[in-house]
Amino acid sequence: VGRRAATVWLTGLSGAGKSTLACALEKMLVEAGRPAYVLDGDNLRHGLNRDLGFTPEDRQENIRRSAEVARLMNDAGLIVIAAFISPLRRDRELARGIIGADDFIETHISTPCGVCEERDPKGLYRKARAGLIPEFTGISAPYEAPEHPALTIDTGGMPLAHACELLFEHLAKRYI
Ligand code: GGZ
Repeated sequence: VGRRAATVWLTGLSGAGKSTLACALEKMLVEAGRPAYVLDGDNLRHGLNRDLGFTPEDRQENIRRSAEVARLMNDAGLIVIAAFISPLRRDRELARGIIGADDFIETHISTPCGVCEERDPKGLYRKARAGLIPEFTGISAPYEAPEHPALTIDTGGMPLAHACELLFEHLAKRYI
C-alpha cells in the first residue's frame, strides 16, 4: 500500500560515483524491506547491450533498451536505480518517455570533470587524454547536464553515506 515503483536515473560522467552510489542505495532500500535493483551501463554492456559502442546512435540504443528494462522492472514492483552516463538530454527524455514521467526521478551526479579525472579508477581518462579512446565523455564527447533534475549530488563534496541518505529521503516521501 502506498508503495509506488520508480526509476532513479543517475546521470553523470565516468568516475562521478554513479555505480557506487547506486549499489549503496540498493542495499539501503533492500534492508528497509523495499525491493530494488541496479541497472548499470557498464554491466549491461557485457550482456544485453554487448553489441553497442559509444557513437551517439549506440548510446541512444543503450539508453532505450535499458529504459525498457527499467520499465518492466517497475511494472514488477521494483525500485530501479539506473546508472548510465546518458550524456545527452534527448536520450534522457527518451528514457523518461519510456518509463513514464511520474516514475522517472532524474538525478544529476554532478561531480566535476576534474575530480573524476583525478580519481580515474580505471585509467580511462588517461587513455582518453592520450587519444586512445575516441568519443570519451567529458574529454572528446559532450556531456549535457540536466536542466531540471529532481536531485543534484556532487560526490566529491560529501561522504557516500550522506549522498545515499539524500536519495533515500527523497524516495521516502512516495516510494518506500
Ligand atoms: C564514456 C566510456 C567510453 C566512452 C568506455 N565514453 O566509468 P566506467 O567506464 O566504468 O563506465 C563508463 C561506461 C559508460 O557506459 P554507459 O552505458 O553508462 O554510457 S552511455 O550512457 O553514454 O551509453 C566507462 C566506459 O563505459 N566507457 N568507453 N567513450 N564512457
